[in-house]
Amino acid sequence: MVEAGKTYELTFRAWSTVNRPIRLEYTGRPTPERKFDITADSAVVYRDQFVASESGALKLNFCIGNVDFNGRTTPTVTQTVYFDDVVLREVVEPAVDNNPITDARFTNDLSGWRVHNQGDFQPGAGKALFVAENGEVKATVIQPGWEAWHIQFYKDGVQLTAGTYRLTFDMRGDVERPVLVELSQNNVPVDSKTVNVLTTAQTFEVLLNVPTDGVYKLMFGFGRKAAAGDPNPQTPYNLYLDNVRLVPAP
Ligand SMILES: [Ca+2]
Repeated sequence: MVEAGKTYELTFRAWSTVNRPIRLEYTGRPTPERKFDITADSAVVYRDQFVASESGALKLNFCIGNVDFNGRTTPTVTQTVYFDDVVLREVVEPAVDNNPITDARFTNDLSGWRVHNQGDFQPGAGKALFVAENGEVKATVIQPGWEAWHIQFYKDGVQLTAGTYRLTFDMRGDVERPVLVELSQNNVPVDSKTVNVLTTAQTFEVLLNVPTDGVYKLMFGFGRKAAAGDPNPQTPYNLYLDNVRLVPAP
């Protein structure tokens, strides 16, 4: 059963003897279907988040007939498709949350966050399109640029006291590539880390040091650091981000 207005997250594992798209049909979801590309990798957990548009029993239908997903089609060869660990859970926001990163679940939109594309100011520099889709941030990189900061998804006005913080977030990509996370104050970086985003979803955890009490900017840098030898996948490609959380490290 789902209840109108509440947020739910569906997770499942799926794999197939051939790479192919599948389609999930839902009842009670504003957009009543969602497509996924599945591969032979049985470890991949697929995830969808939605706000139920009506109350009632949720009917979930895994459609594995011929599926067309952005031009990717279902191979005609005989194939075996597997599903496992299908879980639907309600996403409950804690009444009191000590996460200073507000609006970090992206259930409906990207409010509270800002974007900087250096490519809007400098020819050929980094540029990406950001949307909230299926309860997460989808960044479509059009031009990777040559510095991580060329493409910024950030929140400013983050009030922090001095100390060490643990930043956690979920990311995956259509391609593998490094992503920068940086804390800065008045445009001066105070700490940063680089994580290597894979095509499978992962929860990343990095420690960031806040030197003094103050107001900070938390930035995800989706540009490509050319001088560091970052890989250069063919554009456009998507990077997905969700569940950003910053808490004092014990
Ligand atoms: Ca979310």
